[in-house]
Amino acid sequence: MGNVIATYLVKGDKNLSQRAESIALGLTIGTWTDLPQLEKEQLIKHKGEVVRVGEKDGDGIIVISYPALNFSPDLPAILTTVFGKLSLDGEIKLIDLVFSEDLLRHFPGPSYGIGGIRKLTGVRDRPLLMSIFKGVIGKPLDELVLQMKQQALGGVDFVKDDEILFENDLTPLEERVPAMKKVLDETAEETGKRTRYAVNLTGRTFGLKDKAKRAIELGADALLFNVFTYGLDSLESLAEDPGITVPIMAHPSFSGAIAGSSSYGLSYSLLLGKLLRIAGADFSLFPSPYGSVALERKEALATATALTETSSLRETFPVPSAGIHPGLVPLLIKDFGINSVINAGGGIHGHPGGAWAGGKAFRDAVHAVLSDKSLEDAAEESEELKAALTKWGMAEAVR
Ligand code: 1AE
Repeated sequence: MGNVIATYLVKGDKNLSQRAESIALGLTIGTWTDLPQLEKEQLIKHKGEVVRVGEKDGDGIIVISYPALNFSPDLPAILTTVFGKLSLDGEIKLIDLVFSEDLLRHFPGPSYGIGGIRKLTGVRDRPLLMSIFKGVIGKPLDELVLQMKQQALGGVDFVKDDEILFENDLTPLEERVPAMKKVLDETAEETGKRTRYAVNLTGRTFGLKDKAKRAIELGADALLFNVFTYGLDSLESLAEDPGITVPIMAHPSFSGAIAGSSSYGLSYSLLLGKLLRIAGADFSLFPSPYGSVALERKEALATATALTETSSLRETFPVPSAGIHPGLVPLLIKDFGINSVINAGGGIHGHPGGAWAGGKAFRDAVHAVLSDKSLEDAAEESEELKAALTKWGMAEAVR
């Protein structure tokens, strides 16, 4: 029989053992002591089991194992079991879930994963580079086409839509995707490199699959998905649909509402790490520890570990994001390794030489780090890198 083991962080509870036992009972068979013996025997296999109670940095830790017998093998059922009503019950935070192997087999995981995306792009030996459309709301299609061209000329591997670009009259999906495909194909003829376009998948939940398939027909190379406003199960449904034949990028928007508190909700490493991987994200975007919207370094590293550690599921690409500029590349590679995606919006478009120069500055920074060269030395041979370092400075990879 499978199980799922939940770890909770509890603040200010005096009697942890009693709390743990009450959770294990309350979230499973409800009551125990007053039942007749026969009923007790029938219910025992459904009862949650306290695995451990302990303490960490002054907070309580409770670990409970829930029998898989109690739920159907889907994330809504599992999350309702382990943290449904409990999430409303004071200062308690779900910090980890461990799925038994037979339970994990019910989940697709990423369709492509790091290996599949490396095969698709042909990029094997460095972090991928992604650029983000910026300032596109209220802009006509020809401006987006120009923006795309500049980004692609900079040599980035992916360009993603801004997550706040929804269906609109100026740049509707039906016109936007073919226009982007055309400009990317033309630019590839010029440069020899085909940048890929990740299209924001939006609209009502029940229309998502058709919308995704239509976007792919029109030329989308990947899909960007605001998973936390829809729910993890929506991502899983997309990931396991054989008609959705491109990688899926999970955007972290709204995740702060679920994981932002130190006392409530889920941990980021569980939400943006383990659960996104289980639900089938090929890329997980999350705040880097040193950008404009930062996660604590420990939490960002734990998120990346959950996305890539050994598992029967494919690995998800970690995409530490927000406020990223070329001067951060040494730190990014030191912390997240080459199996990561360097993702920048302002750090590309805000380059004094424009988005083309922004992309080039990032590529030169990556090349320098992987050749064991300092950014200062590399900037002597790269005008674009020099301009980026002058504008944004440099972070030393000393930690
Ligand atoms: C954490 C998500 C980052 C994101 O989506 C975004 O748009 C970042 O923009 P920049 O790089 O901070 O300008």
